[in-house]
Amino acid sequence: MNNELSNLIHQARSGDIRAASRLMSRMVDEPQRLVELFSETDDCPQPRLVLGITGAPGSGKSTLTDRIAGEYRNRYPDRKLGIIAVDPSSPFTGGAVLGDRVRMMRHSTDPMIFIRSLASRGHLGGLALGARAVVHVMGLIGCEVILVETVGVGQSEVEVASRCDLTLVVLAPGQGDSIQMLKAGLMEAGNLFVINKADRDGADQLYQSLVSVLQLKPKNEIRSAGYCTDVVPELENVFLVSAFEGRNIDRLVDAIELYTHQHHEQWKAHRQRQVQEEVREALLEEVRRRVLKVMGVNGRSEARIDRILRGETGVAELASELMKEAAGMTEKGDL
Ligand SMILES: Nc1nc2c(ncn2[C@@H]2O[C@H](COP(=O)(O)OP(=O)(O)OP(=O)(O)O)[C@@H](O)[C@H]2O)c(=O)[nH]1
Ligand SMILES: [Mg+2]
Repeated sequence: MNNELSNLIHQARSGDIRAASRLMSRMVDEPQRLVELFSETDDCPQPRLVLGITGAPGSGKSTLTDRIAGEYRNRYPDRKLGIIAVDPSSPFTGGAVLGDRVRMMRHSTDPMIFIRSLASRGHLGGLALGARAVVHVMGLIGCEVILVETVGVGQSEVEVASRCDLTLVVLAPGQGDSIQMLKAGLMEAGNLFVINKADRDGADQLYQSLVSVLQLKPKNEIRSAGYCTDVVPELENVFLVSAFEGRNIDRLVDAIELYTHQHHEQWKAHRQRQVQEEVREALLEEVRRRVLKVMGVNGRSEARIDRILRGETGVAELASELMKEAAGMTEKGDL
């Protein structure tokens, strides 16, 4: 374990927010080091709920995230809350920004809200792992509910959301063919579905068509990750809200809370399995980064590729060569 990282972890655990912010940056740059975080912090309290919020671009995810955060802050004034935004395009209303994107802050700072954004474009890889690391660091500083907003297009973004304990899929009228988006894979990522912009024309219709699409699907197919296959009879899973007006947000949060209460034990087991999966991913990420490094800038070494094209070597042979070189790299320092 690298000392600097270890120090940052200890400082973050003791509530040093600047250290937490630096730790997050390190983790986003080198997400494979999440494993070091696991090994130093296995006795730390974990967040009670990590809620994914995903859906069509412009459907109101940020506005809704902000409303949900506000509702939680009203209900539990003495509890900390984290917000992670993957590629945010609109600001949140308050909270300490853990990083340099001050744009996310609109009003006064709420000392109990912590916000971090992650860029998905131009990311070297390991976005989902980086997001998990940020969740983990937010847990270290005592956030008990963490909201994770990602846009519902792009495999890695959807993956970030579907790895949360519970995932909300947000749709809105006038956002292209939302039902088509659902069919293209978003449905499987969602546990709860929100039709936002209830104040707009077309919201009721979209709500009705979503209910009928969901009724056609066996219920267990719309649960993510296969870990909550049972249906909660008293829990409806489609909500019509207006994030803009704050309409129905309390009912939505009631449902989120009920769901959390009912699935707490399942989620604990799921998180354990997830840790194993993440260690595996961290290993692959380390290998990938080393190989890319020996291949030159972002793996685009034309000289080597030309050798294959000229028939001087084969893919398998060159891969062996690269792996040998990569294996010789010293830890971290070379990366
Ligand atoms: N009428 C209406 N407008 C809304 C509502 N919620 C959000 N909006 C508006 O919709 C636009 C997009 O809202 P955002 O919250 O930024 O949406 P988003 O899904 O986070 O957008 P991206 O992150 O860019 O995908 C903004 O102009 C919001 O003011 C709502 O309930 N009703
Ligand atoms: Mg947004």
